[in-house]
Amino acid sequence: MLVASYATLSSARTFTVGDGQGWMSGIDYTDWTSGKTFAVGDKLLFSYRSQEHTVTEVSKGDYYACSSGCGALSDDASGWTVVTLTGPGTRYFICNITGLCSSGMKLAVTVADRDPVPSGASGGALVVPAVRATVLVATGVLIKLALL
Ligand SMILES: [Cu+2]
Repeated sequence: MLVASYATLSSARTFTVGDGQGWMSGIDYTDWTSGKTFAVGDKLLFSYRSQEHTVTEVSKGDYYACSSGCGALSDDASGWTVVTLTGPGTRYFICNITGLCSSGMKLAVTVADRDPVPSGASGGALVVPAVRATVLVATGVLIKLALL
């Protein structure tokens, strides 16, 4: 059973941003990301009222400035935006409706590099926390299954 759970979790996952509340103002998305491990191939699903918010991917500088002044990398207001995390690194999303980003509607997601790292102390240090996080998630799933 543990092996089966681990195999499932090893494949790409879809994270619903904000969980049941979705993408809206009044949520601390930094808090939402804490404790989560994002890997290459995972997806972010932004669910919101169409045209009332946007999912606008911006540069790091624009993220902190709450603007799309340097140009949006992508922009969507359809109400259902799926973003695939195609590589390691940090990606930055804001709501581009005036005032909403500065009131907290912004999300930065750091994607871990799941590929094997060349041997060395720093490589090992990177891999171990990822494995530990996976085990913690697997434990949570098993507890949920036990409660059902
Ligand atoms: Cu918004």
